[in-house]
Amino acid sequence: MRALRYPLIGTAVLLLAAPLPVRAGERGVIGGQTVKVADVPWTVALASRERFGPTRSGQFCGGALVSRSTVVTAAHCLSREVLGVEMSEAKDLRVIVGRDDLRGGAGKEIALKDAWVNPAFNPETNAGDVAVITLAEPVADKTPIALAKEGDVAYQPGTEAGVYGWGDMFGNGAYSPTLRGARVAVLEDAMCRQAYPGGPEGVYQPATMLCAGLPRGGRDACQGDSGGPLVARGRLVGLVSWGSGCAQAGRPGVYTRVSAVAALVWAHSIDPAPAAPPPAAPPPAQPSVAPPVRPPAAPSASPQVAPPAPGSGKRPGRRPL
Ligand code: 4AZ
Repeated sequence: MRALRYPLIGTAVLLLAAPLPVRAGERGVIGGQTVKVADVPWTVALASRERFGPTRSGQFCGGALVSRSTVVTAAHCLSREVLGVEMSEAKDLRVIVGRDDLRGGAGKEIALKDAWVNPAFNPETNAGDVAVITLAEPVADKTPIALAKEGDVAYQPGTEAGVYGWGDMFGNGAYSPTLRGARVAVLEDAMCRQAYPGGPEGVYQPATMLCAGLPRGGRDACQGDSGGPLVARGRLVGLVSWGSGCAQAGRPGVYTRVSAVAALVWAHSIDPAPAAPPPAAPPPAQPSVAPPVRPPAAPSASPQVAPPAPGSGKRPGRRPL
């Protein structure tokens, strides 16, 4: 992960429902598809043309708009390791909203009024990988996304989630000029505990991290997607943080667990935390914990269940990611 963070080498991307079957273990294949930013308007790009060059608007990380003036991203995105200089010296840092294609000028580039980088971020374990950006001007017409809270059902393993960004599409440094997304599943903590018990990339800590991907690989965030949103049941559940490579079987993506950092986010936001929504309708009568992968013999219509494994021949209808 550390090597992957060098700005000009790697950025991550996102993956959506694969247009073609993706074979397990195939390196550098990350299943994804184009997504319209209008459909995921809280997805933003972090950019610095000075640091990362002008093609692709200087994009180097992602983020999520959580209120009119507040963007959350990964702490490591604003580190000297990624920027090449201290954040205070990166004078042209911008948040880009409403731009599908980074080669164009649609949407808006907004300067930063302030940025709080979690001082407790640990670059050895990757724990605490969150930062809060205050925009120089509020965004009026974009819909912020709600942060998931502790105990949110969206964290149940098997829940389908979408990850979005402009990062590496194949694990080879081919950053996407256009916004992409991939449908993944929230995975059991045990999968990431096993994959990342303590090594050079980081250490999986379930209290503050979230494991997501497909057990067989094939869809994942990658370099350049860091800081970007992982969304389940309409809530922001994770921020792209780290992993070993991209989309490899048995090496899921690791995300900052948003529910664990939500209080920190609002403590560093100039906007108040939104009022709690009215109580939800009672849950449908179905097992509260869906299996991470749908057993082939028991297809279910539940939107919480991960899509069928590639190549299984069963493909859900296309839904917005
Ligand atoms: C990175 O270096 C990175 N596959 C982001 C996400 C993942 C790996 C690396 C997850 O920014």
